Amino acid sequence: MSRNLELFERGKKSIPGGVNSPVRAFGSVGGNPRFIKKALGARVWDADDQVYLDYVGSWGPAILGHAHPVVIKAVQDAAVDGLSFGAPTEAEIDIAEEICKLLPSIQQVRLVSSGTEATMSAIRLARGYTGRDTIIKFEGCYHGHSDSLLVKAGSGLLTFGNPSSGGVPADFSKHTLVLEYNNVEQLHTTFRELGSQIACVILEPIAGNMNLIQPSAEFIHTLRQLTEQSGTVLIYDEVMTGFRVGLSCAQGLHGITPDLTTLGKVIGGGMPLAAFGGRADIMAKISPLGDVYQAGTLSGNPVAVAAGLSTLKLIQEPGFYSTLSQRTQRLAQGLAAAAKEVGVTMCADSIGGMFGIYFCENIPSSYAQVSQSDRARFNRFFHEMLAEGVYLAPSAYEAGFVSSAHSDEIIEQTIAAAKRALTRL
Ligand code: KE4
Repeated sequence: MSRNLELFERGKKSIPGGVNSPVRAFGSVGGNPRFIKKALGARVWDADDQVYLDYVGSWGPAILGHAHPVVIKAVQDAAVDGLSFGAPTEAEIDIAEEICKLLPSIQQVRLVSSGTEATMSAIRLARGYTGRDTIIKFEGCYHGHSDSLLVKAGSGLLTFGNPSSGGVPADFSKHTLVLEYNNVEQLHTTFRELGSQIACVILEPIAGNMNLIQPSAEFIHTLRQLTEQSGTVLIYDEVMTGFRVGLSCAQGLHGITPDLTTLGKVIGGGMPLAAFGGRADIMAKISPLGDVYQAGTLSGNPVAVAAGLSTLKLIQEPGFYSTLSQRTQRLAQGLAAAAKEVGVTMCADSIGGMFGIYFCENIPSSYAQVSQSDRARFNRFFHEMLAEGVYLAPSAYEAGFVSSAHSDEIIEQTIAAAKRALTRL
């Protein structure tokens, strides 16, 4: 029996579904998950010693490739001085200053341990700052698993959401409006009717949790204008896009100054580190300064900060993002060209170091559109790529990630593997 399968069967006895995060169970694509035992650069090795070119990258953090020697050394050096103190450290100030330097919209920042904590705290802060209860999210965007955000669209245009998960009381979701990504008209209608009641809008400024979906400039700028006019806090959830799409993040690409930003993934370099930050007058409401409570035993953990800070230094090297973006774009274009050559309906898109693959005619711009793509065909493609030694995200609704360890040669190998896989669909 495959060691992967053996571990999966064993794991299910003590861990629900055998995994500690649902998407890892391969439920969306079928088959059995690969238990990864080692990762280095652009590659991962599974329990059966199979090697794969990795385009999950821990869902975004591994932007330097896995086990970058500088990051590993920073972690080792921090660890020998102790793992956690529950007290302030100089390193937390160092990384806070680095984040504020890189993102001018962030005047003050609070470190936490996960993206979920970051978005949950940012929403509570926006509610505390505005004294309002209603929040807006967009269908297809994922911001972690706090109750207010596990909400699906209500039936009518301005009806409040319904829980999208068991265990979330309807009362919790009744303050959450779910709108359609890229729907400018709906923004105008909603803010005309409810603008003065809305505490915050939280969005993925470039969506990556319904596959890669890019916003229109009109959508982004209308949202900033309407939130400004109504005193609504605009939260850019850059947990995924932060330092993934560029050194100035999505807000820099958009030329937008959000009121609050959430970060994660890349800023932790693979360790549990995330953050929320923004306007000083809003951040002044967070405890111990203000009455909005937020806390965490391992917040600003020195080992995680060491991984994050060393990562943030390395991504500032000249040409880092131009090379990463060019290679990611080459991958997306190469995949689309391969599909065209073999006569499979598939398109692809990319921005910075993230890409999307869609089994449909045109690049989608909303959840409804991406939901029309051929998921069954993606699933077959996913497994054929595994057979070719390429590990894609195990879901048709996830973005893919390239690292600086993905050389031009690796990109070309991947395109060639995809062409072989596509002929077998
Ligand atoms: P975490 O709590 O998983 O650290 O972050 C939640 C989160 C918040 N905001 C955005 C934009 C995110 O993409 C995420 C988490 N992303 C998923 C990937 N689709 C994490 C993978 C998983 O759930 O296992």
